[in-house]
Amino acid sequence: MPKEDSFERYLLARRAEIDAALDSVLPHPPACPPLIAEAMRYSVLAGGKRIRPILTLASAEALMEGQLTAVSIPSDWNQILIGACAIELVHTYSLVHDDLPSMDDDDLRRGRPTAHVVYGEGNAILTGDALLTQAFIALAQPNSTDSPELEHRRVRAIACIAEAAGAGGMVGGQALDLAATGTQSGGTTALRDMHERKTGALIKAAAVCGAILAGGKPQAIETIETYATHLGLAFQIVDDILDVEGKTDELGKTTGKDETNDKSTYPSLHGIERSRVLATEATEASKAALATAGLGGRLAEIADWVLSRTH
Ligand code: GRG
Repeated sequence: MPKEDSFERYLLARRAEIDAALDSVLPHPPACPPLIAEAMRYSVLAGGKRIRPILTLASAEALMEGQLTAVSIPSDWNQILIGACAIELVHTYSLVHDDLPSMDDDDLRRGRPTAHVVYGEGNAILTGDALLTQAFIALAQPNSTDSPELEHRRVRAIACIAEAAGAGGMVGGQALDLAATGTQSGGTTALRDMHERKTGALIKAAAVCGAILAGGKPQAIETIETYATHLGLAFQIVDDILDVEGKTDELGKTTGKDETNDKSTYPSLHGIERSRVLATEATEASKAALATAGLGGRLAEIADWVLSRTH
């Protein structure tokens, strides 16, 4: 875990670390058919921002630096890195499935043709399934040097990620989103519930699983959870604003989809200016949670990055 001075350098270093680890956890033939291996790599190594896995690493680092971890059992950085990869694999699966003709029907993602455009719909479904499964294969991998405590942390991290991805989290949120498409139905409460599940749950799990894998003390894990809950909301409001104001070539995905699909969004319910205020308030709330608990590291800078991002 090297130290980097500027936040930009920090992001570059963590992204490089995550990309190398992702490359190592993705399967190769003959362990799986070449086409699936290729489609998994095509989707994962297409250059996303890596916000979620960086959040995993940064949460673990903040707790380790602040000595808010169980001191008797040192944290295993490689295990934390695998946790970060698991989060990115689940996220990428959700993008591949979200882009399918039966969902959002998108042909551009991360600046490239979507997986179903390149590999066909059936293979894109299977690629998403394989990415989701690979996340848990990677994290469940036994390690001969693991102590029972480290194994216990891994099991807790698996449960945390699975819950965020499942029916009560991302899948449930996507189901609510599908039901609401074309209806402009529901007010702010319904919108917030849908986003908390669809986008917020995995962002929260990214941060919390970093804290768990680092051996965070319960109160510190709770602080990370509060921070990430507000951060997830800020992320989604900014995402809604970017869908209205962003540029397709900068975002690497089609903009204006929410309006085309007649979806309720923060801008459609509150207008752009009020949405900006709400995103800023959520960011401030996330940083306040850190400040109250005396948590440092890069987490506050990550919150500012999420708010100010243009893609
Ligand atoms: C298919 C089960 C299932 C769930 C899909 C999260 C999700 C649910 C769909 C993604 C659709 C979408 C564009 C949601 C808005 C928020 C979001 C997840 C944006 C993409 O995340 P970024 O900006 O993407 O972090 P990169 O490419 O940088 O990783």
